[in-house]
Amino acid sequence: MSVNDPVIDEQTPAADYTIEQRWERYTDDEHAVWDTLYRRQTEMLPGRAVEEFMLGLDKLDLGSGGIPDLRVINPKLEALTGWSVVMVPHLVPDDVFFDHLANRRFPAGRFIRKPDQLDYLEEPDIFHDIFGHVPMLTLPTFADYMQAYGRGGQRAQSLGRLKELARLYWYTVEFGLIEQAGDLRIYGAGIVSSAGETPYSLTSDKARRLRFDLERVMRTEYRIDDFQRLYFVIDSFEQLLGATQQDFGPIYERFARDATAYGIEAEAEGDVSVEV
Ligand code: HBI
Ligand code: FE
Repeated sequence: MSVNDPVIDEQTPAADYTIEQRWERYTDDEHAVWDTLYRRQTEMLPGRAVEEFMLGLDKLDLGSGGIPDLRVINPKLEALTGWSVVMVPHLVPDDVFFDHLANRRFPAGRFIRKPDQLDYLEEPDIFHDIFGHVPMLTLPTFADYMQAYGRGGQRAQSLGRLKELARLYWYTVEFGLIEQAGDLRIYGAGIVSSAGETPYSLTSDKARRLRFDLERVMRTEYRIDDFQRLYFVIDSFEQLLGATQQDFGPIYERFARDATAYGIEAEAEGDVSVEV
């Protein structure tokens, strides 16, 4: 067990759930896990991940060897988009999560998965959170989108529509695809940090790929226990930001009138959504 494991951490978490990274305490074995995962993913991502993601990896120098030190990457990220990464021990409550995002702070798990669990994760670790999420935060449009999502989360919570809003995060930030000039690429953190889902998301005939439609996304259930059966494809990050800057009030009112979610399997028949 690592000294950076949250369960044996003697630190009292702050009100915002943040903890110190204490980078010196990561062991050589833990740095080696990062390096293994980094190498495995960066071998398969060129031509599959969106160019903006690959550029973000380089801008932050995330492949310089070992688990990134926040004291090194935060000044770079802050200079690019005003975002920073903070460390948290586990998943944090929704309101805390949204408050961080609304203030351009990304909460990342501090621990790293064990060498025998490279493909298995109960909770987001530092590899998923930093390798998967942080490169996209170097892109100003995406950085603004994430902040808009955080603000939207605070509002959704007060209106009782968190379930619908969380689907937006799931189908974009975690499992989003984008089509640029006829070329289908990955930008979702849950995909780029997964060796299995990277090729599957783009080519498997077990999955459907639909044009992004905000209301449709919010009506669609998702699965957390297996590769996705459905992906939503955006045209541009501007499209995503624009959709999120609109007032969700009228959409939430429609949800309140019509309580049925589409569900993943049920929606296939009579579906008018555009297949990519
Ligand atoms: N906490 N640390 C952490 N990371 C997340 O991705 C996260 C969270 N708390 C809540 C949460 N995600 C989701 O419920 C929101 O997207 C809705
Ligand atoms: Fe994530």
